[in-house]
Amino acid sequence: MAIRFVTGNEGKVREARTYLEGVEPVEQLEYDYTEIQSDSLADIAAYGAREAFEERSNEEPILVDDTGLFVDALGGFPGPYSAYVEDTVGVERLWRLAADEENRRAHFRTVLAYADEKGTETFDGAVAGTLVAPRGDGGFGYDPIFEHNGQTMAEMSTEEKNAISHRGRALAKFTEWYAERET
Ligand code: ITT
Ligand code: NA
Repeated sequence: MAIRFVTGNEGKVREARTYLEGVEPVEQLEYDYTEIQSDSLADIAAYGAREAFEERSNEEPILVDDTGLFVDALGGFPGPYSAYVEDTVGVERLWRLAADEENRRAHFRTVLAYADEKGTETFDGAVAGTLVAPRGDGGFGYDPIFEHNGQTMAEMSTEEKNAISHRGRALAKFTEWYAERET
C-alpha cells in the first residue's frame, strides 16, 4: 500500500521515494496538520501524523518529516525555526552569520513519524557537518552550505545524500521497523 508523505516539500519526497524504492511507493499529500507547541520534534511529528491519518481516514499509512538545522555557535539556531528562517533570512545570509564564527559546526536532525491503523511510531536521524559558502545545485534548502566529508549536500546525488543524511538515517530505521512490523 502506498505511503502518503504529508509535506509541502518536494525535496523530501524525492529523497524518501528514492530510499523506499522497492519497499513501498511514496505519494505526496498536502495536508496542513496542527503543529503542537512542544520542545520535542518527535511529539510534534507524531501528533501531525496521527491527525493526518485520522482526518484523511482512507486507511492509507501516513509519513510526516520534521527537520531542523542546528548551528553550534548560534546556540542551535535556527533549529525548530529552520523553515521560517529559510523563508525570511535565507540560506546565504544564515551562512554569513555563521561565517563570523570560528566554530562552524552544525547538524541536521530529522524526525519521521509514521501512522497507520495500528498506531504511531517515530524514527530519528542526525548528521554532523560544517557550514561553508554555498556550493552545488542539487538537494534543497540548506544543502548548499552544509558540508560533510568534503562535499556539500547540494554536490551529492540523492543516493549519496541518503547514504549519510539525517533523513537517510531516519529512513533506515523506519525501513528496518517496517519490514519487521506485524501486519
Ligand atoms: P513540510 O513541513 O511541509 O514537510 P518544510 O520545508 O517546511 O516542509 P521542515 O519544517 O521540516 O519542512 O524544514 C525545515 C527547514 O529545513 C526548511 O527550510 C527546509 O527547506 C530545510 N530542510 C529540511 N530538510 C532539509 C535537508 O535535507 N537539507 C537541507 N535543508 C533541509
Ligand atoms: Na514545516
